[in-house]
Amino acid sequence: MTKLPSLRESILQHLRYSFGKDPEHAILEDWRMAVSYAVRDRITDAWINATHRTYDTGAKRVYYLSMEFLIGRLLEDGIVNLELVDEARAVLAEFGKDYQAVLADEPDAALGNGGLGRLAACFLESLSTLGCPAHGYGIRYEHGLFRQSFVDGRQVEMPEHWLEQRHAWEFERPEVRYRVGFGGHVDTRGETVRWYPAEEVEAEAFDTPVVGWKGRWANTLRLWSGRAIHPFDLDRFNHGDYAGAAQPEALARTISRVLYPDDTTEQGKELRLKQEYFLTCAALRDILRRFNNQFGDLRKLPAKVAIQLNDTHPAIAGPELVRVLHDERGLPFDDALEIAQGCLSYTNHTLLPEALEAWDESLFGRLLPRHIQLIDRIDATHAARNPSRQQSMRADHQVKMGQLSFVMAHKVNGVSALHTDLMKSTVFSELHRLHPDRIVNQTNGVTPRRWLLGCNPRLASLITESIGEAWVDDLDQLTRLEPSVEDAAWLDRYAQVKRDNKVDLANWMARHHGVHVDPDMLFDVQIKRLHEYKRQHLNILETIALWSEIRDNPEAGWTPRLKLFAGKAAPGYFFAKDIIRLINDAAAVINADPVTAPYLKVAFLPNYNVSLAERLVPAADLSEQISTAGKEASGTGNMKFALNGAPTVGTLDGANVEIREHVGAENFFLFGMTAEEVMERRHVDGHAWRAIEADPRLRRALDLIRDGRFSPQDPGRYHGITGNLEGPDYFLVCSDFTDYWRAQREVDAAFADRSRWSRMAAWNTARSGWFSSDRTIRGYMADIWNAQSLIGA
Ligand code: NBG
Repeated sequence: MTKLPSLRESILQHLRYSFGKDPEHAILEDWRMAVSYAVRDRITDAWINATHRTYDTGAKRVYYLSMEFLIGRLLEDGIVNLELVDEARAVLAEFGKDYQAVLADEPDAALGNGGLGRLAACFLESLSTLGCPAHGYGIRYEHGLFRQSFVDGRQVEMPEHWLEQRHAWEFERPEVRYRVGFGGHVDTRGETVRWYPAEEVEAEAFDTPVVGWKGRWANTLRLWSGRAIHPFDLDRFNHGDYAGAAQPEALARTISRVLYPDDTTEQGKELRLKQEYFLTCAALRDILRRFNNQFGDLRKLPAKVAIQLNDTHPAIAGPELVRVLHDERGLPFDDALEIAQGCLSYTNHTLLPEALEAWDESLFGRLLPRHIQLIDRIDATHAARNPSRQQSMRADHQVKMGQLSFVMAHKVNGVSALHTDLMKSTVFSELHRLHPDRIVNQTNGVTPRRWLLGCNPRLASLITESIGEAWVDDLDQLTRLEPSVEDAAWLDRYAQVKRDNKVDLANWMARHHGVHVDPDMLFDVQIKRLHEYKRQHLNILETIALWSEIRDNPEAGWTPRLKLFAGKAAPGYFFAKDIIRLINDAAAVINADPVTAPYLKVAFLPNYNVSLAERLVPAADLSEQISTAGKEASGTGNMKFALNGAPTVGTLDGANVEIREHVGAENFFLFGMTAEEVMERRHVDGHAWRAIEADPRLRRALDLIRDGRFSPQDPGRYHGITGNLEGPDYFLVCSDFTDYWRAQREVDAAFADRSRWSRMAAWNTARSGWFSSDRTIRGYMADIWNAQSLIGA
């Protein structure tokens, strides 16, 4: 291996030889690219070494198949993991460049939607930190999730062009291409079955190395891009049909164009299913090619290959693997099935019925005619082996991807203890009865490198100064802070860190969003996808009620509070978009009120993404995790906040339950019904009305919204929301309101006593070690993948 020059030398070399600039003429983007390449060179060495080690040891490999990898920016991650922060900062300073500005120049790769995609990104980093040989497989969306802005308070969606700026991290692999077919017909001759697709596109690989802590190991994120097999139709061109000549390429590229095509149309549904098969088919070809080169004997597949299905999106991997092994490689069907099950496992991320994929069988059969036959055969085999079985993979003219995933997997996991229990008792109750050992729990986690060391350097330094740096890849060490939490001088420093972070955020909001806030207010933060079950509307109702109360009695000694929101609503989810607008409308009225101004401010920051979360999490005082109990599978934002010293106000839902157990009930503001009570309450006639009758504050807040107090030009604007809350209120916003209000006033009282508050916050940090994604990945390695770490091997 060649010895790399110093970081400074590397940066200057790249500036000159990769980008043709000298420092005098380099623009910000040149610097960002040169620093990225210099860092990437160092990662590449670790990466190639890791690959060699994996081949040499013949180790089992893990493949994480996911339609989303919400990786965000990568430069800071690389710098932090290679411990180059000070050096990089110094080199840039020498040339008059601001380190933060260089980092912020990188586009935020929004190749995901929310927790599921961010979890996949944290997992990749932990897999590398732990030295577990792994690949992530996904799609290289040209446009990730849309860019959000507000016009008159309304969400407006614009395409995200992250690839238009230069992107430093990927290696194009033009030699790694696979054909992916759709449609066509199936030809059966005795035992020989062949699928002849009508349409084919090519998947081309782009690799991004993902480095772990201290650069000890790096794994690969391999993303597929769609291209045409014959990109250009010369014949049509020569006949003057220029648009037609370019059509094959345009069509093929559609497949990797956007994350979440609008699937309210038939074409949108078809495109989404095509994307899922595209990812899965290309990934499996790649996995089998690698396996073949190294091992050959297909019966050894489960010993060498673990394939994790991140939700049902890649569930077609089951029938596809059976198809390749049986139809193409000639293994008996039963053997193919057994081998596939030995490799596959499935993570469920939600119990919401609308999120459990079910494809219309005519669409599915048209696009994947051989797979639907195999699904029926798998289903029949499963039925024959389990005579008491009743649910099928094929019902209501649909193909049920949850059922399919469960049956094809040797392990199925939920993402928090509560969620796993609910999986057993609700959606998968029958399958759980038939296969009682299959469901296991792996409570989610977050990587402490990005979510503490990287995003909160002040707190990270205080911790390292107090207990040494071993916590960075052994987060349980944080419990060693416990004695400090009881030490007043240390607690002052801890409080000062939070205050400094809040000042930074306040300055940034003033500069970029014209929002002016006092950093001594309580920063109360709810940042996550917009969804009724997450109940941003419960939060804004409480805000409005609080505003009214302060107006009634401004001298009552209110705890000053900033309510911060961020999050995107799915473009077709109109109710959620109305909630955004309501929050913005209410913010405009409340922020303009001189009476309440010292005590209450509201802001909705646009275009929530990973980078914005990295800014908000370290500065938060309070973490809002207020979903209807039983609906949030886990949550991972809740973990980031707790780790960074923001106590939770929350329900007993998802991982909140475990967070509360770890940080202590006295450091957590609990409210609301339990999952069981929720299920009962739904059956109580007029539950919303009863709650409204019983609570004049709630009554008044709803009246203000309904009577157009926040939309005077258009008083009926929010009748959809008030009508829903006063009527069905499926997510029990009204029923939980009163207790939420109570919990929030407890928050006020606790925050008013600053030393009490700092202790609560510090306990949250000291007790959050368990929520490291390193712990989660160790769990998957031991309980699901049977995979080993190669660091030190
Ligand atoms: C989300 C859940 C979260 C959970 C993440 C990661 C989907 C479908 N599910 O509660 O809503 O934390 O997955 O497991 O995005």
